[in-house]
Amino acid sequence: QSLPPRKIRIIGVPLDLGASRRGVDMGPSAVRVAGLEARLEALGHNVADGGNISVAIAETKHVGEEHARYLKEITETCTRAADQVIETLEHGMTPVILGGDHSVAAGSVSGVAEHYRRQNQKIGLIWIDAHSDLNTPETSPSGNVHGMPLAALLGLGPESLANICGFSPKILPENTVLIGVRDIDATEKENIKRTGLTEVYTMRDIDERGMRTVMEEALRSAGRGTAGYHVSLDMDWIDPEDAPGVGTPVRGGATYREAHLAMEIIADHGRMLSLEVVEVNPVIDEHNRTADLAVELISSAFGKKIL
Ligand code: EXY
Ligand code: MN
Ligand code: MN
Ligand code: MN
Repeated sequence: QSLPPRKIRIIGVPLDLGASRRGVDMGPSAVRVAGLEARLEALGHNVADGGNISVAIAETKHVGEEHARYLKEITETCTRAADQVIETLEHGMTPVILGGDHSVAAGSVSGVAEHYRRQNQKIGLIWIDAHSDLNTPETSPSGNVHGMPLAALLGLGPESLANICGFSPKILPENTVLIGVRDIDATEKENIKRTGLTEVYTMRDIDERGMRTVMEEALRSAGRGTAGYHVSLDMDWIDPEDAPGVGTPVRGGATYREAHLAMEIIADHGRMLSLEVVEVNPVIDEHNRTADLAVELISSAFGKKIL
């Protein structure tokens, strides 16, 4: 509709090694079952499903270091995800990555950044999440790597994730925006200062200033001097009333309409380079509602309009 037709490739990453609650490895399947490909094709896009990236099964592996559980296996998966994303972009297609837990972003965003780096361009990052995912193995209260990918992308660590594609940081703080955060560890607050991130829009900002104002400001920062931006959507951003099927629900999230409006504004601007949707957990979902909502939001981000 509003967006010119795109070639889209779906990349599934059934990764749940980064979270302690199991089940997000079934996320890609749940989102496919909810009709993602057909819904995007109905909007006029050309969609090809690239299948899933292979991921180690937790039961066959050792947990590794308690401060960053399964870091080795997660790094391997993220490296494969980065390669797939690069290949997709080289073919002129827009990657849509389906998680899996949020640690996959350390790979997908690295791939986008590497592709544009080869053209001497920077990218921006829109991180939409209840959490800030800015822990390192040294600061993490849980040892769960899905609380660390943004720290890796900004160059704080963990080192093996930060160095995917052989360079770090992947994005600059001035082009990184956080939207909808409401559960930030004390150590993460220090990391926000350390990295020099200023574009942190909390749920209070959305309450007080409205989704429209927040998104316009955020997209301006992410887009300034960049080729465009990657959108990383953690479904736990949305209020658990509307998105019950997530591993780490936090009260007080975005409403159904606020979430759609954010995606609609992203579509209007036309500068999204790639999109990922993570943390859908079918094991605790209600009749696939959260996966259905993920498909709706992806459709809005790709130009679906009410009228
Ligand atoms: N900050 C907490 C931790 O690091 O363990 C919780 C992280 C939850 C991360 C979810 C995916 O966004
Ligand atoms: Mn197709
Ligand atoms: Mn997250
Ligand atoms: Mn989260």
